[in-house]
Amino acid sequence: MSVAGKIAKKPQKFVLDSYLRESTAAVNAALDRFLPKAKTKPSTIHTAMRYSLFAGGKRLRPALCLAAAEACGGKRKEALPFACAVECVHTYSLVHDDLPAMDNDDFRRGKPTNHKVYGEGIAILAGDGLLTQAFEILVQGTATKRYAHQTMVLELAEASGSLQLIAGQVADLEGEGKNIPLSELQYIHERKTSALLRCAVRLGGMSANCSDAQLKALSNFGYYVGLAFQVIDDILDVTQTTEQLGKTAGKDLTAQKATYPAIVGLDKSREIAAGLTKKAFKSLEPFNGKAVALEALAKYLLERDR
Ligand code: GRG
Repeated sequence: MSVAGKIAKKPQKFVLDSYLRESTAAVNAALDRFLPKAKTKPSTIHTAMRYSLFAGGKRLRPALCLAAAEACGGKRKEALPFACAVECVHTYSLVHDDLPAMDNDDFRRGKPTNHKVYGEGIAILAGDGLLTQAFEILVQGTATKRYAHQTMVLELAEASGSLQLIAGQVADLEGEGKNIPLSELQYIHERKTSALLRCAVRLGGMSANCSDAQLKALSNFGYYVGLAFQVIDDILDVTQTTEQLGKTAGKDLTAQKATYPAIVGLDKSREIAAGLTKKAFKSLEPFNGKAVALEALAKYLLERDR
């Protein structure tokens, strides 16, 4: 074999840092294009929407969406609107979650929360604006042979709706100060966190016209990675500082929230997160080692410190 042939065959080493840097830059640029400019009337709402959207989130859901598309042989450009739509829903949920009537938090993504800067009324509207914007962006994505716009809209609507994201938040609010069993905690995590991560990877797959088997694999992957993500989030809440997290640390304890560390302790929680990540990895078997970015992201989500 010629030297050129050998070089061409050498597997490329996957570097997650540069992958996340590039995907974040692409997502930020696309979000900037999709959203009304801050000066667009009424400028208060557009400024407030942009304030939380560009406050420095880790952009993990968009990265998962793009990585899922790539695992199915799709192009990043096609997946971008779907990645941005999911990030808008996620950011809306954070803005509303931080409100005094919900988690009442002053600090998010390393900055004062939306209502602290713009007041409660505008913060509620900024959240509403982001949620609505998400669907406007989603339908600007291209439908594929197997997945019509209707299917894609339904995917995001179900994940964000009263049976999933909102259901998780309701159960979370109602569980405060109560001794809830692990099964109820898992119900909360499945909806409050896992549903949107699962939706991100499914939409990525759909943008790439993935097969039924690939969609099933991505669903399982998203489900387990989403559960692991929340267990780690609960661990970080008690082990990291506010500065490290960019949001108020120790909040779960103050609000008497049920968490894995509170119910089973830190060591067992870490074991559970690792077990869930292992299941996420196993879900990727149908990709025969071609879902490198998804594998690297799952590992990163387990080992993250913020
Ligand atoms: C309908 C009024 C109304 C409110 C809904 C659904 C909802 C409010 C809130 C969702 C609850 C929530 C915040 C779930 C937790 C998910 C989670 C761990 C978020 C943090 O995600 P990261 O770490 O955040 O990816 P960044 O800031 O990096 O994007």
